[in-house]
Amino acid sequence: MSDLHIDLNQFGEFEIETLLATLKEEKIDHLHLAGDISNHHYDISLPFLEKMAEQVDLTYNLGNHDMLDINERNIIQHDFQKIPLGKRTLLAFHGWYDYSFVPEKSPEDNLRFKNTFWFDRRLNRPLSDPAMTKSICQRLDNELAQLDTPLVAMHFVPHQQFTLVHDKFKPFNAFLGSQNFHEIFQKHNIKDVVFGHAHRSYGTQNIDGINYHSRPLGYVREWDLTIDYVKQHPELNPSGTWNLSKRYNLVRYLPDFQDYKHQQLATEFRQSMTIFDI
Ligand SMILES: [Mn+2]
Repeated sequence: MSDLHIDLNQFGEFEIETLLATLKEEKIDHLHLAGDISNHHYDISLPFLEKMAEQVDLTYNLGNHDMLDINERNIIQHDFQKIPLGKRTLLAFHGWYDYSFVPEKSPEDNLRFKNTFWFDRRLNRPLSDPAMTKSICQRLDNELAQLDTPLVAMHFVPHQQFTLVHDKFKPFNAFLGSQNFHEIFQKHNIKDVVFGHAHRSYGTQNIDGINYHSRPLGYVREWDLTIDYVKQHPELNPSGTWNLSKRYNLVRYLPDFQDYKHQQLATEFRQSMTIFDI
């Protein structure tokens, strides 16, 4: 799973119990979280991870949101974990971005845009984004050379097919990932890659023989249950807006919506799982 954002999605006891029950129903032995657990690793993510780990074997790599409170040394310590899962190994790494999804803008312009509008302006990484990504790609290439058809989990986006197409959002593609990841996966004949970051569920898509699995949970305003509820109650959305924040704000405090959310939460979680039989 990826992009649980348990702080913004206000995970409490009900959400955690529902997630655990859903994992149990699906007979999950091992849960890997491919980043963006919360904005506050020590205060919010760790207590959650410890509670989950009492019930299920659990690993995770970091997303950009998780990096907010973590220093570089610890970010690196969490990177490139090799996790044995039955007959296969899970290689879990964070990834990063090099602006290659927005080549028409100069690196300076992309950086300026990032420092004005993007969450990651709050992070303090030691290298430029292209240099960071280059170094991660070199390490990825080395690690994959030593592994026999591993499963791969990462946070960032490994192929331009999974970038945003709306003109308004296109500039943000610069900070989603890098096409280089795909080229390295191809070189090493990788069969399965799970990723998140862009809050859009692509399911499983095969590109050049690689199965890319992306089912991020994302923010509650983006969940199917929220979108479906507003769709089922057009009277609550008289202006017919498609703005997800506005739609969510129209219904979030209604007891009927809260009931619906409680009923549908397990389904939402199940749709956000990529399950492997190993
Ligand atoms: Mn992210």
